[in-house]
Amino acid sequence: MGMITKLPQIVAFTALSLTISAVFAEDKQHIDKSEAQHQAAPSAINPAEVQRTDSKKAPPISDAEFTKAKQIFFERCAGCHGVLRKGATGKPLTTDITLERGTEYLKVLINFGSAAGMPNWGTSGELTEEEIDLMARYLQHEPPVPPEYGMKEMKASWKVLIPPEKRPTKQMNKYNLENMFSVTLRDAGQIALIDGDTKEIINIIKTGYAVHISRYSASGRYLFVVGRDAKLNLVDLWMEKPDNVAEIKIGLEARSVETSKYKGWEDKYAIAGSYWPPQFVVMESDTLEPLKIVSTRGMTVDTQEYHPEPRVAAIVASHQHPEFIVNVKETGKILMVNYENLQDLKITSIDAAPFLHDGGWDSTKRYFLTAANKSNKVAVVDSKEDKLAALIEVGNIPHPGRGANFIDPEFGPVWATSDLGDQFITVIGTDPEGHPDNAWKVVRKLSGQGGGSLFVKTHPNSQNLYVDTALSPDEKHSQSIAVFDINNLDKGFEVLPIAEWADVGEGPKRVVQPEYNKAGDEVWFSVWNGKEQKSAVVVLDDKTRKVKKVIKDDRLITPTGKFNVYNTMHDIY
Ligand code: DHE
Repeated sequence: MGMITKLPQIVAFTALSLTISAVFAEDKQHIDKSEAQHQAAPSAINPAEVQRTDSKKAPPISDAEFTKAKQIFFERCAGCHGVLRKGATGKPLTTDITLERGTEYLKVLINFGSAAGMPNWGTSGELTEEEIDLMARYLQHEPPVPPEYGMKEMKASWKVLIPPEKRPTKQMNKYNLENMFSVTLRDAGQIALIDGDTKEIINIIKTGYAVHISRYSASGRYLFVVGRDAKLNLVDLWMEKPDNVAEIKIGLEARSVETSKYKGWEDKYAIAGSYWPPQFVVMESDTLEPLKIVSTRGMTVDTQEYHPEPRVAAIVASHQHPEFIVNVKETGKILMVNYENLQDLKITSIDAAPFLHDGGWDSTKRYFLTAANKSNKVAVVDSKEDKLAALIEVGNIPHPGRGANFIDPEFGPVWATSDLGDQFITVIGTDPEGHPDNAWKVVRKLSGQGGGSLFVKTHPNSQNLYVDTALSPDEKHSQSIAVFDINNLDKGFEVLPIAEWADVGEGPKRVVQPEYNKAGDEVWFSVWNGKEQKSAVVVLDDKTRKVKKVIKDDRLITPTGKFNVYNTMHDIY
């Protein structure tokens, strides 16, 4: 079944050979494009809510054309360039730039794309000649601004379906809740709750549009699910059949949610961050009542210029203080939001680097390591001292998910991330006490299957390190997983053809996001197919690396993220 691939696995980080860069250079352009397409998922903002703004100097555009262009922009461009076009993964497209470039230049760029990762919208056949001409003119008009979304709108959307006093006072079902998984059914706007012991689907629950992540309350009783449309659902796992008990829409577009975990504050507050408007909101954990909204607009850490749209990326709950740690993408700031007193709110703002995305804890849960993806850096926050511990140069577009912690036989406790933009897995020393010479240094670079990686994963009870390549342009890579033996990293990786094992028929079948069960002896992978095609979740025996179960069900539409209750609530990864 699995075949061992012989590659020069370990490349000392000081000696990344030019040969390797050259071999992968050709692939890089494809990878940059798949990365851009990954970012360019449709915005959840309804273009009809965004009013037209005119620029006299721009080429004429009719109302009907403006409406169409607005739609195309939100569906294809806003993810990378930002709603206000100030730039993020994609270059800024503000009118000072677009008016200077002019229609013809913009048409060529949109048609052919660029080596920097702009997709070739014309030559790929995705946009017609007329649409390209339209977009080139549209971009020279001021960007239309979506509406703000404050307490009034949040309260109007807020529904407590079952109030806390009417909920169970003890667990009413027989499930082993700690080994339950919430599985994102991306294009269905649902999650599947799957029993980790029996692998049976417990319930399919309706959530927001293109649902993104799940997190659990500190006690593990409540599940929080956020959709790209900023709808947040609260599920009570104690019910006979776990289901929604409250919901709220916290903005127009969002990606992150977390709950308070500090001793004495368990299950007290929830927090959700939005892409639009750029802000976060702290809520009561058991009802989702919105309590405090904080804008993230402000100055960037590098040029110290005002950014009108700094989106909220990953949020984690501190174990050292009653604080939430909030990544602000475009300004490159990490906010330590102290929730002890929401009236006189204290926020420590730590300068890191743009564009902050995802990240996770080291094994001691003192240090938060997070990717500043377009700066090719990992920022390390010391959550005990509330300060930046290090800013580490890593590979091209690091994308750790929450990362992977393990004991490196040579370098001691480490945390690893893979990259979207190259084939490397960067291993960073995380033990300033026991291994001070290695702390916050890149101790190894492993060479994986290729670029396009989204997630790495291991577990304290496992000796395996799994690396997906879900966004690789090469199907051989996107449909399989590389697995390293942590005790023998020099040996290279084994390739596990997970999609083939799932046997789901036609389709892209991207293998994405490894996730362990509670015991750490099974690892689950999504085989993410098209909406109309068959998908699956493949469960491996972690020791033997052999299939234990393929979970197939017509209701498993586009499964992506999987969140085991115990591992997620205890930040074990
Ligand atoms: Fe994600 C985490 C944003 C596309 C699957 N994703 C995150 C987080 C952010 C984010 C900010 C961290 C949340 C946290 O920890 O609080 N994701 C974005 C995007 O902006 C982006 C690039 C484009 C978009 O328009 O949404 C994007 N993400 C995707 C996908 O296409 C993925 C692969 C499939 C899907 O379900 O949409 C995807 N993102 C995930 C998953 C996590 C995630 C599975 C959680 C990983 C974990 O282990 O914690």
